[in-house]
Amino acid sequence: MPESSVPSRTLLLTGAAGGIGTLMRGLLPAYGYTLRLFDATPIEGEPTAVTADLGDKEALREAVDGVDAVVHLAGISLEAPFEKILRSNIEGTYNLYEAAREAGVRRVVNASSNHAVGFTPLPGPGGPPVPVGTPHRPDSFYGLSKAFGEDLAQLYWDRDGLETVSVRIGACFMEPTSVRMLSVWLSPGDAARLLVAALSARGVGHTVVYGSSANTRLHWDLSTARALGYVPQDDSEQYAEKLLAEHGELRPGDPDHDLLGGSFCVDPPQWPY
Ligand code: 15L
Repeated sequence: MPESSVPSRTLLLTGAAGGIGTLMRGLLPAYGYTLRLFDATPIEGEPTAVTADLGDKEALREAVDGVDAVVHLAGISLEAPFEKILRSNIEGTYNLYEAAREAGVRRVVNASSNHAVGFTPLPGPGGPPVPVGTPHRPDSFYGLSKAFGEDLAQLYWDRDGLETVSVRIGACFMEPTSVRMLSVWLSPGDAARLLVAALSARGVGHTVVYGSSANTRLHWDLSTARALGYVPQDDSEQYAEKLLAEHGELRPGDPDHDLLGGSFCVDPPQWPY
C-alpha cells in the first residue's frame, strides 16, 4: 500500500452550505486548512464559493483543480425518491471521484452514514460493538447511496490509488436531541478532529470508520477511527439525564433500541424539497 503524501492543506469542501459543512467551515481553518467551498446553494458572505451541483462536471473539474484533498459532504442527507438519490448521491459522488482522479487528487474524506448498515441488529448490553466490517445493510435509498459511496471509494483505491476515508457519520449536531443520539452523537469539535485525522493519517488506502464522539452508550467500534489518530474529546452522557427524563429509556421492540439505523428502518425522515 503506497504511503500518502504530507498532510493536506488546501481542501475542497463540498456541501459547504449544509449542516455539517457550515460547522466545518467554522472549525477547520483553525487547523491550518484553506477551504475551497462548493455547494448547490449560494453561501452568504462567501463570494468565492462555487455554486454548482454535483451534476455539473465542468464545475467539479475546476473545483478540484489544485486541491490537496476533498472533504465530500454534499448530497441528500435524508430519505428521498430513488431518482433524486440516484442523481445527487450516486451519480454526483461518481462525478466527484472522476474529477478528483483526473486531477490527481490524492485523498477524499467521504461522508458515509450509519444508515449504510442501518438494519444491523444492535448488540445487547455487554455485547461486542458493531465492527466496520459488518455487511452493508442499508435502511433506506439514502443508506443505499452511502453503501454505494463506500464501494465506489474502494474501487478508486484499488484501481486508481486514490485514497479515501469513508466516515459513517452518526448524528452531528450541537447537542443530541433524542435518546438514540446518546449513542450516535458526533460533536462538532470531534467531527473536526476526526476529519483532520482522516486527512493527515498516512497510508489509509480505503479505510471505513464510524463517526461519533466517545459516547458512554456507544454501540459501534471506534478503533479504526482511533487508528487514524482520532482522539475524541466529547461524550453525550452529559445530556442523558435531561433526554431520559423527557423521553424515557429505549425498550426492546423500538427500532431505536433494536437496530443501528433506528427509526430510519421503519420511517426514514424525508429530505425537505
Ligand atoms: C444521517 O445520516 C442524517 O444525515 C442525519 O440527519 C441524522 O439523522 C443521522 O443520520 C442519524 O442517524 O441520526
